[in-house]
Amino acid sequence: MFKQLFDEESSTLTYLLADEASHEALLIDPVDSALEHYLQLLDQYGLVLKYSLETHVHADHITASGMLREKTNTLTGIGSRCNALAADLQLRDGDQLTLGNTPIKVLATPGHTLGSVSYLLADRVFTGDALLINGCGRTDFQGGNPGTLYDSITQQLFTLPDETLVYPGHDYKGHRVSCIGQEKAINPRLAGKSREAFITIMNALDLPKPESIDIAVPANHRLGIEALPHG
Ligand SMILES: N[C@@H](CCC(=O)N[C@@H](CS)C(=O)NCC(=O)O)C(=O)O
Ligand SMILES: [Fe+2]
Repeated sequence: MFKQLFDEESSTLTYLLADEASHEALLIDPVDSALEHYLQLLDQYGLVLKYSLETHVHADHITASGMLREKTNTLTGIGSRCNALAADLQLRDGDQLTLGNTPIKVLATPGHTLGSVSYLLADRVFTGDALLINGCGRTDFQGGNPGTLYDSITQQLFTLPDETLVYPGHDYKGHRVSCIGQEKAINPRLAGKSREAFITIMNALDLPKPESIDIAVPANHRLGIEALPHG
């Protein structure tokens, strides 16, 4: 089972996957405001949430992972270099999880943020904001680095088979799915672009900072759960 969900407010794409035989489910990049919807879907399909995974510490919305753990006992996971110590699984490049009998491979894809990871599952890769459809995540905060992002995209993601489906963490233009071959061929930031050219493009973007960054980043280091009051 596979569902792609879209949060209108932050243009975030969330993914619900489930193995029908074992009833194990996985969420990638859940958004706090959709918590009840996720719980309702899990209930409706009789699923047990095994993992709630983050592709990175988000700057533009608050994750539902912490609240999902409180409600379902799910394991939360995030790239170890995100330094979000609240997560149960501190994931590294090459780590493998399973959903039923299907392996999920963790790919370190830093550059949008230092700790960004992608998840490879069967014929598809969940790229977070490393690789977007026809674009890529910005590289100007949270340890982002354009050269590092270029290396992650060209050496990790673009070495996957061309037919691998690309499911990003955001889309601002109505795109929903792509594949590695398409991004190699027509992504305007990458197709035919050298590392130097990519760095020049990224350094010239001059984007306003996300409206929620000062609230979202510290909250997401705690998986969206308020810090416990002292005493
Ligand atoms: N206007 C949005 C900006 C969101 C934003 O900057 N998104 C990041 C991902 S966290 C990005 O990389 N955007 C790429 C782009 O806008 O092309 C907000 O305030 O939240
Ligand atoms: Fe992001």
